[in-house]
Amino acid sequence: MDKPAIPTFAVLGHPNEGKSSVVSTLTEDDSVRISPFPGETTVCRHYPVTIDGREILRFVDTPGFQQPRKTLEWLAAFQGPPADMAAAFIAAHKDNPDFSHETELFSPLAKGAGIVFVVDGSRPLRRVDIMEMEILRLTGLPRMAVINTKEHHRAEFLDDWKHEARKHFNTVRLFDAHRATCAERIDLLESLKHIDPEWQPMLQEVIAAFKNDWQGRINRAVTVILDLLAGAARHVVSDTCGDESQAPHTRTKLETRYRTDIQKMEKAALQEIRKLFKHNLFDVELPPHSIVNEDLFSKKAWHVLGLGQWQLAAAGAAGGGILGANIDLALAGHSLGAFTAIGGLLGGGSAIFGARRAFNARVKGLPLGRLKVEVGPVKTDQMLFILLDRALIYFSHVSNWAHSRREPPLQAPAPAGRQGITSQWEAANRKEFARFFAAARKNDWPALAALKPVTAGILGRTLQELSERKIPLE
Ligand SMILES: Nc1nc2c(ncn2[C@@H]2O[C@H](COP(=O)(O)OP(=O)(O)O)[C@@H](O)[C@H]2O)c(=O)[nH]1
Ligand SMILES: [Mg+2]
Repeated sequence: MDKPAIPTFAVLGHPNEGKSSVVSTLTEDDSVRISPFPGETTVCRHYPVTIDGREILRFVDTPGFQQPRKTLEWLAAFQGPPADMAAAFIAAHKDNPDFSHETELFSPLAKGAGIVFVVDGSRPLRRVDIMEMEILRLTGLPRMAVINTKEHHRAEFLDDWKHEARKHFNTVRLFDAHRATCAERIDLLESLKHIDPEWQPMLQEVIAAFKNDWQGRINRAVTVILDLLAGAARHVVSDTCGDESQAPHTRTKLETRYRTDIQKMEKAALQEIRKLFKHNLFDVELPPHSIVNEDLFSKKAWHVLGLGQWQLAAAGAAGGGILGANIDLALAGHSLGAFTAIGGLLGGGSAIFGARRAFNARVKGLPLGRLKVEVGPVKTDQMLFILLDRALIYFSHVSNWAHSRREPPLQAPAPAGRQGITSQWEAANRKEFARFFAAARKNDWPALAALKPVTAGILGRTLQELSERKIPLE
């Protein structure tokens, strides 16, 4: 029997134990069908793991056993060379519909695949499980048992499983298919290395490629976030109007456009981060109470995220009275009393917290008496730190979200107090970002280029830490 050119593992087990979930999580493929109804898989399906378009590892999802007792009897009585056992079993049963699942699940084994046996560690061990483990032991193929712990397992069941599985498998691992982090996935792959010495060098390469790929995603996420921040910092919208009386209306329109633009920029950046982590089909939903679900310009987002006044001041934020009425009106020979009146009117009761007072509004005279109204760039760092915090929370969620997990997170009470990460950073880090924001606001490209490595370093370390958290931020 020749081994496949690419390390290949058949994922076997009783229906509904979590085989498809393990495959989905390990291959980061959210198109793998996961179902609460047992027996949906009747034919093998191949799930390649590709990095940079190259297939480096392959899992085969299989149907569960149908006839474990009879299969075990047949295998126990088999007299030929062990390497031929799987092929001989298929040849002997291929026309018998009662064994259609077994002939199907033996086919990757006949072609030299290793075995990953998945059991549901949250239920008690039964006789039929022992039979299935014995079947796999008799094949003599390299094999590992994965005890899918699910979230609510019972310790006494797990002990029974571990004890029994050790008798039949070279390696036994606990793995929570729906909650595994990247580090736990890599751990499982490390274990696969030990079940078959022949694949050890190739799996070593696979693991190195995985780690490298993960680092690449973090680096790309850093760029996406920095680009979002720089883009938002320098953003300006403008329009013209006929005369002074129309200026307040134009300005209000522009402020709405400004906010919509920033919201769109944020959304695009978050979607890009989601794609980096290969969540293609299912929108990773954050818990309902997550601050990222709140409107970017809501009072709540501004209250819960971002920095306190003193932190902003210490970071050297532009504009002294950060949330004060410091609308900067660069007048070009026009009196703009109307502006002040409108500003005062909306300022107090506006639901759009902070926002109105947070960016510059300018009016310039144009030839023929027309006026140019300009809104932006943002005057305070608050909005930018809020964008940064929201991106960090979102990143923490998608980088930790197992691909087999399709249901939204449970409703939980909203955590109290400030949830932002940047407010817990060292002041020196915030200062670097404040410098970066100031450079972006002024379109000072040389300063931006000089600050990028520092801010990218801070952000990269933060993302690394977040991606290693078992429980994501909300
Ligand atoms: N909560 C939880 N449910 C799981 C886990 N693994 C599988 N399930 C659920 O168990 C059922 C069967 O899972 P699936 O992966 O399709 O099992 P398969 O039939 O062995 O391929 C589905 O409803 C899954 O959502 C897990 O780790 N945690
Ligand atoms: Mg399945």
